[in-house]
Amino acid sequence: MTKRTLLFMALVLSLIALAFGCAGPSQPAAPPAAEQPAPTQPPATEVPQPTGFQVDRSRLVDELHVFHWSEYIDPAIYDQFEQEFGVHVVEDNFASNEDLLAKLQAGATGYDIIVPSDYMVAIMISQNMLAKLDKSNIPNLENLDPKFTGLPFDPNGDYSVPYQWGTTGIGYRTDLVDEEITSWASIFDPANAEKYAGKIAMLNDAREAMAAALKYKGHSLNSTDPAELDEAKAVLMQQKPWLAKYDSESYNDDLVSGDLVIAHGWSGDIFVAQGEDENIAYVIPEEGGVVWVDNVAIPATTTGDRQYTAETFINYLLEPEIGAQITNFVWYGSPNAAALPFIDEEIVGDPAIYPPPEVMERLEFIRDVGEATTLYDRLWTEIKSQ
Ligand code: N2P
Repeated sequence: MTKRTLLFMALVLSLIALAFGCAGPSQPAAPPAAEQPAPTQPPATEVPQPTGFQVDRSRLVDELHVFHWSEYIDPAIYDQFEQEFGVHVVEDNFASNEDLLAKLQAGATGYDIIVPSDYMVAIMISQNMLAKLDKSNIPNLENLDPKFTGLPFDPNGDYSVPYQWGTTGIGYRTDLVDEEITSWASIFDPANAEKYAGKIAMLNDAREAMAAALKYKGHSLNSTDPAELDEAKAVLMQQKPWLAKYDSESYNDDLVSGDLVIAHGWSGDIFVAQGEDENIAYVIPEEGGVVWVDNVAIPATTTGDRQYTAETFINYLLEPEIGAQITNFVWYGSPNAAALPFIDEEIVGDPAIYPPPEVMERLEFIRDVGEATTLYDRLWTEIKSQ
């Protein structure tokens, strides 16, 4: 890893801490590049390994059920975990935080691991939906970059462990779109959007879609002002005639096939598509967008040996090589400092994946908007159904 890359990482992580409001005097600034280990050092020696930790195999259950976003982990990791611990992992997918919440609220008790984003962790904690983690079963927590600990949605990290982080922006086909896209206007201004009628997609996600429209109108994406939210709804309604679909799971494949030419999407999904077709570009619009941290957590309904097995799995995800394996597959940012030496240089060194400070300043985290959630939900239902 080059000094420039390391300095860059340090800057980005400081900005993330700032955006979360957790960079107080007690948080040491990221070390300057000169203090980082020299690139010639073997990575394994850079990482302090927990000593004396042993998994109690007699407590592991046969099967673990993971409820995950689609295409958000290298599936080989499940096989590796099974080979090492004899636990078979079954994955189901959800498409949005609200989808995850609704399924759990409807009584789904079969899931042992879930992956809510920042604001959804806060909502689930407030509704007593998450198990308190036994951190003595997760010694690899010490691999996390300190900037990703003490985050406001779970200040003591009692219920959640950061998994990956990324941004939300626009993916587009540079060969099929005859302009450089820089603004949300490309998908919202009728004069632009009309040109790509039937080939535009938006994430099927209430907070994400509203965030894009709110930013386009110059508002905070956490606005609770009914007038601003109505404006955002009007933007989304106006866009509907040109929209191919609301979708969060296959839009990246559709960009590759050319069925879509522009898609509102998550950074890593677009980068994976770009890996398949270099004509695909990702941009964070100049008006700003969403930065998010997704987290692994255990539903409160998972207890006893199932909880122990889930904690063993979380600890496994935090292994330096496994943390890097996730990131090398999904192309999002990793909160695992010990994984960095194993992450592909082209990912860590890519300013689109680890955006520069001036871009990070334009981004906001989605927050739990409390009672205004009902308003967001109502507007979203109206948008989808009208
Ligand atoms: C990966 C989904 C990323 C989750 N396909 C965005 N929070």
